[in-house]
Amino acid sequence: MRSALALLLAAPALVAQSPVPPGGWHHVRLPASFFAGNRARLLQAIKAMGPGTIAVLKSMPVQPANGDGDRAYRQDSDFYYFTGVEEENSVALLDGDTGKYTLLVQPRDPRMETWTGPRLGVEGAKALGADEAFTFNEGETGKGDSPADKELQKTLRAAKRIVFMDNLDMPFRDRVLDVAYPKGTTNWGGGDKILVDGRAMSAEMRSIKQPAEIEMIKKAVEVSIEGHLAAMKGSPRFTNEGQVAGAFEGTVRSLGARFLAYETIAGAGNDGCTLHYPFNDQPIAPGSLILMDAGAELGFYTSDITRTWPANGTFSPEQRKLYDLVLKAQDAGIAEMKPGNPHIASMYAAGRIISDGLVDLGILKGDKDEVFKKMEWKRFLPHGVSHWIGLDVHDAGSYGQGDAIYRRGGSRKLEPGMLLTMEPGIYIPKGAEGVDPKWQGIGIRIEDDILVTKDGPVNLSARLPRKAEDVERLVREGLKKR
Ligand SMILES: [Mn+2]
Repeated sequence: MRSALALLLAAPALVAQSPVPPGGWHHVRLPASFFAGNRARLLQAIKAMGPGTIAVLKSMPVQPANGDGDRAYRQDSDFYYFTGVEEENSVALLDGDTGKYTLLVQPRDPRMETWTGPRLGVEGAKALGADEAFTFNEGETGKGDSPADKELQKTLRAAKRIVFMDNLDMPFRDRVLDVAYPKGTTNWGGGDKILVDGRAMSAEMRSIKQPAEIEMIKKAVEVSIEGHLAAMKGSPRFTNEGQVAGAFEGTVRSLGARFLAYETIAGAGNDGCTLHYPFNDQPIAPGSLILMDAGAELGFYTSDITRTWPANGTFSPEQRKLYDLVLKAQDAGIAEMKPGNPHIASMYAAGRIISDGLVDLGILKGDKDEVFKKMEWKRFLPHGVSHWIGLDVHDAGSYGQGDAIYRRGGSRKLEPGMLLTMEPGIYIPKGAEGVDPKWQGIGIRIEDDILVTKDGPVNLSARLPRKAEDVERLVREGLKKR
């Protein structure tokens, strides 16, 4: 007879060993060469537009939280991509004629730095690659008479063409527009400057991930997986959705995530049918499923993962049938994520399986081809099933044109280096008209992060169990620890 230890060693590990170091990945950042490379490509593009072209980028405005408090400051993704600068009240200028890179930053200020820590100042900006750097007055970007204001106004006035990465910082936008379009002039009449939307240019660049970015996203995914494992294993002990979200968020923050990629969605039972459920504060009823859509942001790069599991470690027969259907749809969608396929292929592959499956289960009625073509299944899957991920969780990049059935886009051909989610679901809320009550109150989504390679799709979050039996075993591991 084999010893218990031998059996234990022979059992396949349910979850592969974590690559996350015990201390986590605090303050990981991409190297200066990454930002310099991005600037070089942008410079080449603006140079090609003709003489007198400049690019203007602005940091994310500070977001007030309440009375005298601000939200944690997170840099604008485009600004970060081209500068690596993490500070607020910053402006970057690129001159297409000379190639000069200028940073306009906050002033060094011992009093302010006592509150929020050291600032770059002129020296720090130059250390980050700027040829020249100037400082604003405290809290101002472009409306005063500081050295940085003067440089900004001079540069804007001298330009013929301004490539502007507008991030909806309205006061700053006004300052650019005031120069680009003096009173009474427009892009096509009266003015002597052309304003170009830089966002579309950066979106194209950002849609193909560089190797260093892919490595950072892999790290973010691994940290998120640890958070999901903590929430799943903990759930037999949890009585409230808040504990599920808390297990995830506590874990990822302890492993180096300063930010979440988005607000955690942790809904039990019927709450799982609310697609972006924002409350995470309700009791977990016995026998319910828990749907958690949660991702860490690491080194400014995001991840986006959803798992759905039975709170007590056992799917009911109805939960299991719907879960297996979503999983099958996800696998079919992932299989379509290869170079040359249009983005929409994964949605049609997954949608067809969901549609046919809902007919087989009697939840939708009629001819399968008709049900699919008329998009009747969208009643139970009202969201898109794939989006780009990167610096933003819904990352920059076009999805191409729509077609006769799906008007919102999807013709964009996939290329190696693209990173996207695959996230089908089925949501049957309580009170769903014409649906047998046994199916009601069930919300399921399964979401993974997929890298397109020349050899096909690679599921970066595959380490986190997806198959129903594996999910049950994982949650039951938590039962043992009661
Ligand atoms: Mn997503």
